[in-house]
Amino acid sequence: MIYNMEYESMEKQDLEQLQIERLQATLHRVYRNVSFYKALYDKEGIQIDSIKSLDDLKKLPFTTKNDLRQSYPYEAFAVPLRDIVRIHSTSGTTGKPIVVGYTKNDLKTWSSLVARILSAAGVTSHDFVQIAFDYSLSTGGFGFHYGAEKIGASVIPYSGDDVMKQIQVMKDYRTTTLVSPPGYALHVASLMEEMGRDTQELNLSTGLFGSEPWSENLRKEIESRLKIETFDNYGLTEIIGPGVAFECEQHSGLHVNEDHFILEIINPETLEEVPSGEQGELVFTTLTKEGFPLIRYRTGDISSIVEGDCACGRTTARISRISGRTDDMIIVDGRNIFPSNIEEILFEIEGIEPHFQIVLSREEGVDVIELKVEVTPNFLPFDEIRKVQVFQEKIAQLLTSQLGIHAKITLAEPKSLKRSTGEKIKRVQDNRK
Ligand code: DLL
Repeated sequence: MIYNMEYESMEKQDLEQLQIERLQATLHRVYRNVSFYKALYDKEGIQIDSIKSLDDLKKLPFTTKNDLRQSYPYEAFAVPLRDIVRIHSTSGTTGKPIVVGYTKNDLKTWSSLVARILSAAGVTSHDFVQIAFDYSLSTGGFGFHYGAEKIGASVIPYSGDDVMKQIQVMKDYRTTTLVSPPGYALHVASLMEEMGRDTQELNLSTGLFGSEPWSENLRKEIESRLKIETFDNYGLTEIIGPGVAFECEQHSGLHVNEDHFILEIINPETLEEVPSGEQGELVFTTLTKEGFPLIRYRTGDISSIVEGDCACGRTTARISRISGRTDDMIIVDGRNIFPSNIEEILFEIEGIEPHFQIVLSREEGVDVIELKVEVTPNFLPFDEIRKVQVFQEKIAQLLTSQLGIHAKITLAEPKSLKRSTGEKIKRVQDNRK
């Protein structure tokens, strides 16, 4: 179902008109209220009144994570703190966290954008929506909570921890919809199977997964093990949280909420726009945010435009699933690889679980990649050295033939690698520095 027919299926021209009007209002807001933007535009001699079309937007400088870090904690807010009613933050795993503030209006906008995600997945007021994202400074839990309430669903605010109890609640409360990171759903399926329980004990029909990259093969695996239909959704704290882009029933890319965010895709090296359909870094400009507006924010996420019209009737631009982040991209043997490329291949191999870790190191000036993969509990030849070697070689060969990389393969005991909880899983350990 389309939650907001008027805005999700606008004529292109009307959408552009709306975007430019909202952009001008946002530019005035940031110039007046955010010292970082005022100083930047003054320094570059930019007159914001000269930005009259979407093409003109390209004259403005980008905003980076680093710019925002320097505004820690509240310097980039565009309203007085008394108008801020909610604060969230990025986790800060790669540096100082970025703190974001929402006004009452921002929260209204946010919940209606999340309502779009849920409606597109067919969730209605008849559903029981169990949220396994943490209710915390990160945006997943609260973001989905208010969106699900908005469409009148019965919300079960579970958070991510204690998967065993989560499964019991899912069964007893007859949960129909699971909202979580994709890896978490896999964890649920594995635990049930280990306990000898049939996933059909659950009433689950739909899964909404996001917050970390996942491959098409992981989708197939979750769908077949939990017998549900799954929907990808994408967002980031700086822009709003979940609610930036989402899949509809066609499963053909993620629709961007373009009435609230202008999308650009650039080459991260040249900073030029990439030709339509080519992969590049997503850049967003917020159009309606009051508390924390951003102009041309470089997300670090890699995706591409899906061309053509979508059969669902929405007219908004679609992006392909996020293949990874620029800073998660590994360059080995001259190839650019994302962890999701490796995940895709591991699913094709019998005898291992799709849990893995990548360890990067440098030996004699050369980058070395080690891939730790977990074997299934019924993997027998652990004590038979020759068979283990053959198995490792098989995995290494697949990686060479399909990705062109040479990796050292280490087998890990069943259940020894970290599982997904309500938070993101970190796949790459970089020991090169
Ligand atoms: O992860 C917001 C969110 C919560 C989105 C729940 C969807 C569902 P952050 O913690 O700021 O916000 O992390 C944002 O996560 O830049 C991407 O690299 C990654 N990411 C988010 N959604 C997806 C997705 C939330 N569907 C960062 N596919 C983003 C791949 C994703 N990566």
